[in-house]
Amino acid sequence: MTNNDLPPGADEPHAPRRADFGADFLWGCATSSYQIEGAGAVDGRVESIWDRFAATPGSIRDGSSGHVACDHYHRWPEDLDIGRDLGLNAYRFSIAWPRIFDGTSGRPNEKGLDFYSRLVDGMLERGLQPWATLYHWDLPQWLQDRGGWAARSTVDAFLEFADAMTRRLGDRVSHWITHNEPWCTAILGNYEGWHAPGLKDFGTALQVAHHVLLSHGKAVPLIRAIVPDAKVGIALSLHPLRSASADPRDVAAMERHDGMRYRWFLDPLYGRGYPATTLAQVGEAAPVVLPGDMDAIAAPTDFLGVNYYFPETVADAPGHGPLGTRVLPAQGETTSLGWPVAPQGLAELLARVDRDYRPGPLYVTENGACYDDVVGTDGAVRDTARRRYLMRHLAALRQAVADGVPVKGYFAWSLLDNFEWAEGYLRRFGLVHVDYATQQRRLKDSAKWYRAFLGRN
Ligand code: IFM
Repeated sequence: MTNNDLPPGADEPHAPRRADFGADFLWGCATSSYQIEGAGAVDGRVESIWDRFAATPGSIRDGSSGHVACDHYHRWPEDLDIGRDLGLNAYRFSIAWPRIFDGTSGRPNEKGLDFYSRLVDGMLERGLQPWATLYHWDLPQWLQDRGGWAARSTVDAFLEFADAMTRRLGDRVSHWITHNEPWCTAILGNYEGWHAPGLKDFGTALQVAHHVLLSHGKAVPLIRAIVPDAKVGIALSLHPLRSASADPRDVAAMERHDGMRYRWFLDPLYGRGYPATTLAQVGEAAPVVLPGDMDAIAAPTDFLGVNYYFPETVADAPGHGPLGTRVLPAQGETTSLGWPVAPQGLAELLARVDRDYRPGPLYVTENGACYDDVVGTDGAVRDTARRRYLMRHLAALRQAVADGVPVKGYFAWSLLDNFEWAEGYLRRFGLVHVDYATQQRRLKDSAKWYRAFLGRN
């Protein structure tokens, strides 16, 4: 191979190499059901909160929805072929609850179960270890109509869903993630209101967070009882924090923000209950907690998933939000969503989580970047910035591994361009470009770099 044949970026100095991570390291891509599947009304799937939210004028920037998305429901063999050809050894997907329970019969929908069963078989045939996420935000609307996650009964409904899925897939799927990013479920969906179901009430958001955590904790032993050799965890969206200045007011604001963004979720998961200072700060918005809940939430897990995108800089902002804090707009290099590019933050975050909680094996369950990709006249997508983003984050990950942080795998977000929630299809995170008019998939340069990194030229 001459230098000219090298995939873009492969010859850059200090580029990480797969061998730096050890033979057992998992290399994957992540996706989620509502963002890629489409087939919104196929095979008995019922309405989700995102279908309802997307149909509300003004909620999605381009007025779109996930009704067709990447049509992965029908094109999954092609998508899994791409994953195999990139050289992945793991694939993280989520299960659409509205395909499984329609709120009428109480029995799981065979067609929905069959879809995921075929999908899992397809992964195994291609050498991809399946990592199933039970909840990545697409709650059935019929459950929202009964109170959504703010209602304790949704915890029981989740356990039925977990039971049905693990019984069907547990002979082939060992790795289970109960929830993706509970902070987003709770705060973006029920306090900030720019995610489904679009509510704006802080007390509701904290009750939602409590029930999501409780459903996680109760699902852990259930999954273990059904799945031989189950490995169960949860994926949190976490940010390293910086104070806007050395002013003690900003430093205190950063601490308050940390209490809600990081400790509110991690402390209970690791047996410490809700952080007392934050509990005092939220006052009457604190959730109703029944005896035994905190013990249930602290069920021991097998791994922690960390979704890392960027650090947050926090300033004191009296009267702003429930805690009087504000996250400042990014300075310096950003992605096209305005998110800071800060690879070192990944190593810093993983080290902090490991030091603070000793959660055991860590997996980066999401990491990626949004850029305004263009398909060239030659069909190439030269996403140099994403390729560099990926390479630099893997270099930071290499440092974390070298420092002894027990990180065991990495899932790039995302395999495909997809429905980016309130941003619709305006934002592209994929390593693989999707032309939504034709559903044509094209490897971007970043995918080619990942493939070369994984040794699949
Ligand atoms: O697309 C989302 C994903 O669903 C959850 N984590 C962040 C990604 C990028 O915003």
